[in-house]
Formats: sequence, C-alpha cells, structure tokens
Amino acid sequence: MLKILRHRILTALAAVGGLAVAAYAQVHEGPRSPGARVTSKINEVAFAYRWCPPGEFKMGASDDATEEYGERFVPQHRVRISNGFWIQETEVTQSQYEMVMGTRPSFWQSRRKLHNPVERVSWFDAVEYCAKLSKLDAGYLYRLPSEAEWEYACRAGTVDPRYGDLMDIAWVFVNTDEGEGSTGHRAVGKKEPNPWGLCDMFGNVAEWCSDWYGPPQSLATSGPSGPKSEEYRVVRGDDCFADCTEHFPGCLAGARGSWRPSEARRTIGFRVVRVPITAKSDEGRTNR
Ligand SMILES: [Ca+2]
Repeated sequence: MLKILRHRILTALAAVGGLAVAAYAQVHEGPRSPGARVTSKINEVAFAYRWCPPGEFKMGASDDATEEYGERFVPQHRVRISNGFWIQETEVTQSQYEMVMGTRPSFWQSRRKLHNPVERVSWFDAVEYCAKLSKLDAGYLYRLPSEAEWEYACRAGTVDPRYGDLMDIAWVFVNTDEGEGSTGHRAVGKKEPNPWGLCDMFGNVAEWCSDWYGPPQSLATSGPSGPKSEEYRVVRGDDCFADCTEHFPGCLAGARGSWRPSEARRTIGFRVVRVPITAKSDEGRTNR
C-alpha cells in the first residue's frame, strides 16, 4: 500500500478565542493498519494520533467484578465500533492546550511541565478545546472519545483487564509518590504503550469521555451517546493518585469513573479523537 504524504497549509489567520493564530499543519499519514501513526504540527506544537480500526470487542468486566464493585464496571457486553478513528497517542499536554486555548489552567505547572498532561479542565473546557482545534486543523473534526471508544482503544485488541504490568504502563500512586512538594503527574508518553501505540491510558490523569455517566445497565441500550439525563460525565483510566490495590482497582480497562462536567479537577485531563470531515456524517458505534 502506498504511503500517503499530505502537506496542508492553512493560509488564513484563524481567530481562536480572540487570539489571532497563524496555523501551519503538516500531516504524514501511513497505511491504516491498527496503531498506524499520524503526526501533525500546528504553530510548531506537535500532535500524534493512532488508528483504531472498525471492529468488535467485549466491553466491561466479568459478572464477578461487576457484582463486587458495582457501578465501577460495565457488565460485559459486545460492542461494535462501526467506524475507525484516530485517537491521540497521549493525553493532551499543557503546551498543546496553551497553544489551542491560550490559557494554562493546570494546578501543577511550570515551563518544565509543558509536556505533562493538562489538568484542572472541566468537561466543557475539553469540549471547547476540541471545537477550537477543529478550526485550527481544517479537514478534521476533533471531539472527546465515547466511553466505548476509549475502552476499545485502551484494550487495543487485548482481553485482559490491563494491557501490561501496571508499573510498566502507568504513572500511579506507588511509582510517583515522592513526598511533599512532588506532583504525581509525569510527562506524557514515557511509559510503555499498548499494542496500538497509545500511552498513559491508565494513570497520569483520568480522561473525560463524551458520555453521560448512567447506570451501567443502561449502556447496552442507550445508543452511541449514552443516557441523557444524568448529572455526571464519564472519566476513564484513573489518575496518578490511583490506589491500585485489590480493593480499589481503578486502572482496569473496564473500570469506570465519573465527575460533574462543570468541575475542573487537578486529576482529570483528556485526549481527543480525530475524524476526517468526510466521515463526520456516518461516524458512531452501535451496541449489541
Ligand atoms: Ca490517563
């Protein structure tokens, strides 16, 4: 398959959040095998995405786990991802967020931490980031992943609760606790990736998903965007303060979290899904 090299120059000055931004994007796209990597640069800030192909997977956890931990797990059921999608290789960094939004909201920040994940962003902040990035990178729609897409990407074809040994793949409490004054967050992309090249799916910052957080039993019937009338939005993957003992197994592919969408916490960030504009109209997934 021929490798496709795409050069795109956004010639206009894009008015983003009142800030005039001259955007230049260079995109290299390879064959779309699972985990294929695409990179772009906007205003000298680099972004990387990995390809998640269409497919089916078992979402959630076994009956034993759901019985023991209740709503922290979705009862296991088959989900079909109808359309493939690009998902960000890492969590959104502080430098990426600052370039797009013009602000630096993170609780822990310094120039040295620009490659740490952005945190203290609400769900609405994350959605606004996606909208502004979509304007900067003409031809693509950026959005939060659905809960199903997040878990599908996290599993990357694996069926075990984690895609590797937790100490090798995640920043969590036991390998970041360095005492007073330290921060548990670390630069993104320093731990081992999953089979599709995605880093920090567990730990570092928990990640906003697009869905409302409803009773897990409703997920199999609620359609692509989840239940509509709940107060909380889904977060996945747990964070760097995760106590991953047997009795609080946050860093598992099927484990769920939630928070009020208007609140910005220093433990929650996000990563984005990138969809070509031509696929806007028919993207989505169905449960079955
Ligand atoms: Ca994470």
